[in-house]
Amino acid sequence: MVDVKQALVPDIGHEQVPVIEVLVKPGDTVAVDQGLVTLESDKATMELPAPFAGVVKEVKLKVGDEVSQGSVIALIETAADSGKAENDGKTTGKNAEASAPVTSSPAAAAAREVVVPDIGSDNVPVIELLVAVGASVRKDQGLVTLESDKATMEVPAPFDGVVKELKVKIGDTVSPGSLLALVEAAGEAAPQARTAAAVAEPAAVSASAPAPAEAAASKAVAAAAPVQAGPRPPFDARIVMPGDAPYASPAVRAFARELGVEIHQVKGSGRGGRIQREDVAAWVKHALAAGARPTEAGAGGQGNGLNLLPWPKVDFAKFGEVEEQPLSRIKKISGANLARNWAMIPHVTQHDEADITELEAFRKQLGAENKDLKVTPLVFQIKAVVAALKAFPTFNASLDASGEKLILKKYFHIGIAVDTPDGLVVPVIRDADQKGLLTLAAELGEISRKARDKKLGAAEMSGGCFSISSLGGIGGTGFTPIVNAPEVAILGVSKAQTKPVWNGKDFAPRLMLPLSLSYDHRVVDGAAAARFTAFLAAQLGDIRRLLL
Ligand code: CAO
Repeated sequence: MVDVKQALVPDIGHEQVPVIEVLVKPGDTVAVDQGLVTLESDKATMELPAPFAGVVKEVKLKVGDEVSQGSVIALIETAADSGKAENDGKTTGKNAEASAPVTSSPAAAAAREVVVPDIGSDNVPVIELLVAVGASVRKDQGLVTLESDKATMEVPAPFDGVVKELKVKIGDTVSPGSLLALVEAAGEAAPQARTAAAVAEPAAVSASAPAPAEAAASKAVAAAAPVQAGPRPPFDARIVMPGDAPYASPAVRAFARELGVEIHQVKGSGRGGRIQREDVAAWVKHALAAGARPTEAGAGGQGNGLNLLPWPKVDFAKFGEVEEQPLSRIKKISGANLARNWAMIPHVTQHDEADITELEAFRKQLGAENKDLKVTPLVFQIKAVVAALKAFPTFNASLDASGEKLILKKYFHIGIAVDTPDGLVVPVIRDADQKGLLTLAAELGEISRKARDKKLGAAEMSGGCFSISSLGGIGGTGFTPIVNAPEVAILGVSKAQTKPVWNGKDFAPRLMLPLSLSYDHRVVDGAAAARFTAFLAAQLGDIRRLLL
């Protein structure tokens, strides 16, 4: 007998955590504990495992969705009694609490033992000590950081107190129940019970996860419980990391991966030597200036083979008055990306023009009927690009890290270059193929606003398949946009102008839109680019085609 059950998001300790990866698709057979989706908060990356074995009937989440406890991940068809069987023998955080042995500590009269809660894995390495002996800690302050292959997590202090003894060092591996530290509870005089750190987090750790996902909850809750939402308190001591275990948050590691930077190469400037986003960006900047070779991952497997001269050092003040202006953070980061993409992708730009005379008449009519919306030519361009990506799937692709495979995408997420006072950002409109012109117009307005107000989250700028950079509101007759790696092409749009166009009998005034398609010539041939651009022009020239 089969049964379709919902796999739900367990208590992950946060609200609205973005999905950064969907690991299964309908039809996949999954084993218990196999990852279904990956979430990434600003504190941790975590996989949510399947609570029961079965066949995925429907995946309810997509990349970019934000989830909280109870969100449905997927529908899984399973043997009717398998969920019960899988749950047997699994401990929830609550169970872990109940089963944690209670002993008094001979080592310190008024100190309590703090042990690793149920983190869902054994032998997890300690990668950072966040406190030193003698440090005063507050409840929920991180004591150590653990990093499994599934998540990086901090184990918090279960109560206020003073660290009497640290029982682990960097590089030790720990399992649920391992003794981490002796902490003398604030204002406590008598010896107390052994305490699992998880116990201090009843809301996050107790079996409050929805019943159908209980088995998943037991694993993911445990992993998520130690992740703290609040700001990390100041360090009481500087902890120096050994060279082979640099500490960087999952978000920074993801950023480094995106740029093809081997995290071990980066020197951290944060407290305790932790690597920050700025350190990664600075490493790339330095590497590019020095002609160093980023790792294979970012090079599409080709290696850059660059041997550039160092950046010229000039004392400009020798030649006249100067003023120094620091680059914004966005400019530094986008600059490093642009420099790499420009240097490493063999770019070619294909130019064309679309006759948008009829489109413009329709756009104006649509604008008049929807006065609360700004319907610009860009929404039509998004629709036309989606149609072109469907017709030419190679453009909706990325080279994999080895540079030997093309990953063809079946989704249509379109990045839009937005000019902000601090520099260029590229938010992504997801599933543009499933949205109408008015929805796209509303979403475009929203992301432009968020970009300019600096309110865009990382998830809103990831997962793009193809980018559009429109300078049409400003001017110009054409330009050569830089491909936004690992995408393989980008459409630049300049200002539409009324021009005399020969129609076979006469020159007629037509509104012509300049299109500039830059592409990665390793993936796209010139003929394909010319066809793609001509197809785009045809779509824009006859908007009835956008309905097809
Ligand atoms: N031709 C003629 N007019 C155009 C046009 C085009 N191709 N594209 C837009 N326009 C018009 C719009 O209709 C609008 O007219 P009204 O003010 O009369 O309504 C005006 O130009 C301004 O449009 P907009 O720029 O506000 O809106 P948009 O949807 O075209 O673009 C956005 C939105 C966010 C993409 C844009 O504001 C922006 O930031 N562009 C810059 C992107 C950039 O910097 N790219 C360079 C990357 S490489 O460094």
